[in-house]
Amino acid sequence: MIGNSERKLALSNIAVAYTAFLIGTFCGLIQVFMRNDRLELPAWLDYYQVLTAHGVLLALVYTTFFIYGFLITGMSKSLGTFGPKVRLWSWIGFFVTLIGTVGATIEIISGRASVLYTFYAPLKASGWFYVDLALLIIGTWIMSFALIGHYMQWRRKNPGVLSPLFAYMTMATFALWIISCLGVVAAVLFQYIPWAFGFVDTINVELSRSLFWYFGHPLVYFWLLPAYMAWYLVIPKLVGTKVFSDSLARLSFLLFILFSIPVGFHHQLGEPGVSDFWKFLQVTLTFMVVIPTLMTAFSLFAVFETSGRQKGAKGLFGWIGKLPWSDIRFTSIFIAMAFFIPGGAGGIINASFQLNEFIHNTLWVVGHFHITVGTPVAMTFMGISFWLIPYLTGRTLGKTTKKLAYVQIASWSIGMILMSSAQHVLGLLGAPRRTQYSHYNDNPTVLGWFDGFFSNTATIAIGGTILFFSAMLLIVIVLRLWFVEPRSLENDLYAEFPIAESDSSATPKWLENWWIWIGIALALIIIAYAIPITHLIQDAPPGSKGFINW
Ligand code: HEM
Ligand SMILES: [Cu+2]
Repeated sequence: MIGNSERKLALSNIAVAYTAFLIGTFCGLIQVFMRNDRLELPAWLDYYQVLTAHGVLLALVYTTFFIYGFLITGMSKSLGTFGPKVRLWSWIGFFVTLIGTVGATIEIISGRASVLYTFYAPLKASGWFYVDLALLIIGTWIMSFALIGHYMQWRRKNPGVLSPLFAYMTMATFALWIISCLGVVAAVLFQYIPWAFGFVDTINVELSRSLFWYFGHPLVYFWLLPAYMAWYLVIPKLVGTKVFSDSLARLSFLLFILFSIPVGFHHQLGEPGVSDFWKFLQVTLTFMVVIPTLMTAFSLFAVFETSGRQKGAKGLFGWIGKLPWSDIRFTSIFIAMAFFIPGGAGGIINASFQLNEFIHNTLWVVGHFHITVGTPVAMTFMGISFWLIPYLTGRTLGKTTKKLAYVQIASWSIGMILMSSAQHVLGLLGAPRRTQYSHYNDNPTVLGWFDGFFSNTATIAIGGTILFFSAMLLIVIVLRLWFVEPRSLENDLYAEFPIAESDSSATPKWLENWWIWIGIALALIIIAYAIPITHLIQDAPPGSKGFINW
């Protein structure tokens, strides 16, 4: 069992995560009914307020707090109990993040910050909203540095030894997070805050968007890497084998750092102010991420097949039947991975220079991120919750809860297939995202988009309702694991932290020389960004004043 303070800290993070999940998914339910013209909000609440809360609470808050809950537990488990300094600073970081989160949520709910989770200028929220965002990020930095300190202490005590894979992957995740946040912190501190408080009149819009996306793309890898940690480390344990290759796992994480930061322009392909050359360069770097992604897929299938064959599977696909389908910890994550196949394919379309023109700002994009962050990441976190919460509360995953968990995972999958397919199809037909009105005053061409089975807002609403049901079921499961289930017994499978063995005897030591890798990452960032950002500053048009259009 891990230290008591870490246990409480991890549980506090998870509690905030699921509170955000509860409110955020309720906002999702409101959205699907409004877009289906079945719901009108009271005067004090509007669609964009709800949508901002949905994006912020799910994509930023749920993910971030869950990730810290998971990583804090794993770091304590794999490197030992935290010392007093690490403990103190990780609590301080938690509270700073929490203050930022609560503050930002209050600004959104009170209608002073309906700027959506990307907070694009020249939409202008209250100055405190940006202060809260800065606190949120700085709080995560404090928690990260506390854990980095814990890691450095371990390395000092174990000179010349490679760190355990969990700790290594955590450090890679933090390297990516800290480097990528630099962009958004710069934009918030030097552009948004002075502008929103009225110290300056105008803002350089294109620069603020570029700094946002410098952060916004690696943000998705900040969500994905902890999910991949479960795929690389937890899954092999659950299927009864070892990590396929320790060096391949480490190398793939390094490549994710290199190829996920210098690529933000692929979100800005339609924007003036950045020349084609730089967009093209960053699109090329974007596609390099295929390499570590396929490395990951390869190791996973290798693990599945090895374990199946060890259990006596025959033929090309016989191993599929030998996977532990009756273990919800495995099945949930397996389904999450399966969603990532169409999710990743859609991502290739989005990042393509020409195809992006076609789907940009349509409902297709909404369909896309619900089958990337909304399912592969979120469902992996659900799957982790099924054992992490029992591990932390000392309870067990009982029979009834296990059944509920199967229903929860199944309903999330069905709801997501309905909602996301309809969003993809409607997006291809031309339906825009981020709008309360779907039907353009009943324009006949537009109405034609909406009369298919999948191209229908009703399908989205039905899918969204099933998803909301599933989300509430998950809250029930979390509460049961926290307060209701019986105490776990000795050697209880569902109350352990499953980490597979990883043989690092042949792993080259230079994979853990962070200076080399952070150096290469910074070099790539400078190549991809230094000149275009300089242009955006030197050749800036007159800035924009703020707009509050809600
Ligand atoms: C009950 C489950 C959910 C439902 C019903 C739902 C529904 C929706 C809908 C309809 C939109 C599009 C609104 C528009 O463009 O006008 C949307 C946007 C979004 N959703 Fe969800 N969603 C759910 C869960 C999630 C989860 C779990 C995540 C992430 C972890 C997520 C992240 C997002 C993000 C980032 C946006 C974009 C917000 C923006 O455009 O500013 N959603 N959701
Ligand atoms: Cu991206």
